[in-house]
Amino acid sequence: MKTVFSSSQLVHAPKMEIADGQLTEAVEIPQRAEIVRDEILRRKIGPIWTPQDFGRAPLERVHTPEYLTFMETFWSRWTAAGRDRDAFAYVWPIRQLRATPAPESIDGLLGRFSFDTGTPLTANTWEAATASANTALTAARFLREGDRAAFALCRPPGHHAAADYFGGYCFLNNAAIAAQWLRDQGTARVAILDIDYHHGNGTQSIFYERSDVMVLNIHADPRHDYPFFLGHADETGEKAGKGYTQNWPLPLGTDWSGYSIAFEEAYRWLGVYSPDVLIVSLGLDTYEHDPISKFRLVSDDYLRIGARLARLGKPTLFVLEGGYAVDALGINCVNVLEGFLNG
Ligand code: SP5
Ligand code: ZN
Repeated sequence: MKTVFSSSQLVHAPKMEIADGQLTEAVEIPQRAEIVRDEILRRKIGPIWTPQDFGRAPLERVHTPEYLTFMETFWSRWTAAGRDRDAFAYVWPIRQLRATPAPESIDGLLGRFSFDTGTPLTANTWEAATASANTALTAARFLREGDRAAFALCRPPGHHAAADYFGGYCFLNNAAIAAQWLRDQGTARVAILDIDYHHGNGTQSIFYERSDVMVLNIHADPRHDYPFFLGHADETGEKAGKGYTQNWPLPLGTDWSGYSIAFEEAYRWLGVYSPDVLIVSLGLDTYEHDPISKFRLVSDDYLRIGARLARLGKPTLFVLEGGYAVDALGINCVNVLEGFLNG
């Protein structure tokens, strides 16, 4: 199985996030990608390719032009305003406040295009985010060219980013961009199975009214964990997309015995939908020792997940999302890939 990765993805290196009433150490750090890359090589999963540059067009198929221009120009505007620290928003246009007309102030724009305080913009965020999206696109191209599976070693992750906002350590929705690109290349039906611990609110929102991209999410119940405001079981899509979104919110503390029941249900939905391509939004923060999450999967469970996905028999694109137990992240991630290859 080919992996795609670029060292440009390492240049986004946030130091802090805001949580627990303080600045806390960032957990979505470059070492995450390095440890996965090293484990891919150590266990000889396959060659690592450098992404090609797909330009802005495939990004605009998912994100709004205003959002992309904001992201692209942010750091020069931020420094022009005399700032040099990583940037956080401090006011958001929720409910009766107006998102449009968009503010002209850089602080207003930060709030307009974001939804949390975990996700600072840094000097090199745009470079890393576009490299990460190109990694997903390049891996998708390998599937179009006939590969049975590919691994997009995306970092920063993508599934919390929506059409016009960033958050959850995500800036460009790598899985959604790959899914839309595959559709535009003639792939008729794509399914996204999101197994990150956190609900993939961005991906769900992007495809919520569509039946050509099914979105299935297994995650911590949003009543108890981030992102709190999406991912309930009654969210099943709207309009043409009615029934093409499904959610399995699970209790904190869920281990394989509970997880595998939801997984098998999602798996049956995939079988019925029978996509031409399966995209797996692969978060490894369901791991028992993840520092910010509260599920209890063990390393061997990831081998089972990979093997089960192989049995679906569909061309499969793995896109890395979360996972913050850095020491185990390589092992857990590559366990999914190896389970798939041996399944
Ligand atoms: C891609 C992904 O997994 N994003 C997850 C974003 C979660 N951000 C909120 C985390 C809040 C953690 N609170 C505990 C802080 C530990 N001091
Ligand atoms: Zn996550």
